Amino acid sequence: ATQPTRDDRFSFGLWTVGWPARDPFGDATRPALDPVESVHRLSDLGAWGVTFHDDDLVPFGTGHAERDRIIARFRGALDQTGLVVPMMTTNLFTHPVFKDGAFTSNDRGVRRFALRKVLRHLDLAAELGASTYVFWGGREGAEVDQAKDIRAALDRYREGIDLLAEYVKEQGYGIRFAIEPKPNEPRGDILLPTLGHALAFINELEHGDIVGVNPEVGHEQMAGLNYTAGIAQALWAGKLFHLDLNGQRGVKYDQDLIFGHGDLLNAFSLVDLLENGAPGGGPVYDGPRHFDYKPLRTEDVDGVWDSAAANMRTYLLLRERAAAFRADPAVQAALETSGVADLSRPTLSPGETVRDLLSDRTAFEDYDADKEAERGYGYAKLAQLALEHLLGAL
Ligand code: 3MF
Ligand code: MG
Ligand code: MG
Ligand code: MG
Repeated sequence: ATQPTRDDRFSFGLWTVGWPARDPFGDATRPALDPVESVHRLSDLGAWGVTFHDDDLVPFGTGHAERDRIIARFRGALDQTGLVVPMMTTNLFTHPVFKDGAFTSNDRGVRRFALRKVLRHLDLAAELGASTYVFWGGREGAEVDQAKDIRAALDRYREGIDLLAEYVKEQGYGIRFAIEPKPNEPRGDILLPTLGHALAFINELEHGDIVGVNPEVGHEQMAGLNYTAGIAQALWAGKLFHLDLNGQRGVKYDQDLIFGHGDLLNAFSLVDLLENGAPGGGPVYDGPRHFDYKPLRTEDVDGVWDSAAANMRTYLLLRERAAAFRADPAVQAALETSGVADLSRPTLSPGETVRDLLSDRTAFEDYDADKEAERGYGYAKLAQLALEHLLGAL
């Protein structure tokens, strides 16, 4: 089953396959793609959904009548193919007006303009049936420590997200928000740089009940973090509303490689977690498998569609191998030796109190720490089993 089907719920941003490969040092190497063509090509490849920023579909500054015409034509492609729009988002980073941020620009007029830009696209999101609206604040940040009052910026960020969430509730749109953290690029430092910062921010919101996260593989890895572990915490918090799958090789610029074409071992543990849940149980991820990658700048248009297919095939290959890994009796034995399931057992027994713990001599006075420390956890064996399943050797 490495042929993608709609049931796999793979989705792609229009800006991914549609990226003309302009970078800070060089011009575009490919023509811009017509979003309608992208919808058809993605559908032919077996994708299920397409996502987009307002400006990906309707160029910034387009008049009302032309905007309506573009949207109608796009809807036609959706109807023809059956592709859905599970997520939408706003471009609050390309236009020069956002150079100091959108919700957190020092310029109040920019902040108000940004909110209006989101509100307009949110109405369209409701019309198109999107259930998630992503906020990636790429320009919310600074290069100069003295230039941004971080405390005030977080107040304005909260004001903006709460206002928009309140609007969604009032309108009865049923849309949930997902904040996408990133440590840097394009700003020197971006607010809400990691998944953990975003979760802490959400806890401060008035309408945090409809706000979760949209973590991207590369963004967490740019900060040197373990993506699978972060995703596990987001699931634990009940906040994994959406995700951006791609590949990244270490702490450097945002590479947006094909999923799996970076830290493959981490991609394997990720798919295992998303599909099968934590080894000790717990929720699986049931949202879209969304790719936010960039076809290499070296590729022509054929290479673009090869790379789109590669994302899905890699995911499905990893899914197959993760299922085999979980089913393997040798893996189950290794997990047993490692005590992985034991961690799901509460440290105190039902009804046991701190007083009971204090009077339990076996827990401390008679506990032979030196002897217990002799235990091996067998993680090397477990790691090798994972690697061999990943390689298809088992
Ligand atoms: C940038 C990104 C963004 C976000 C998008 C929201 C342009 O590094 O990852 O892509 O994913 O704005 O979905
Ligand atoms: Mg990226
Ligand atoms: Mg990105
Ligand atoms: Mg992203």
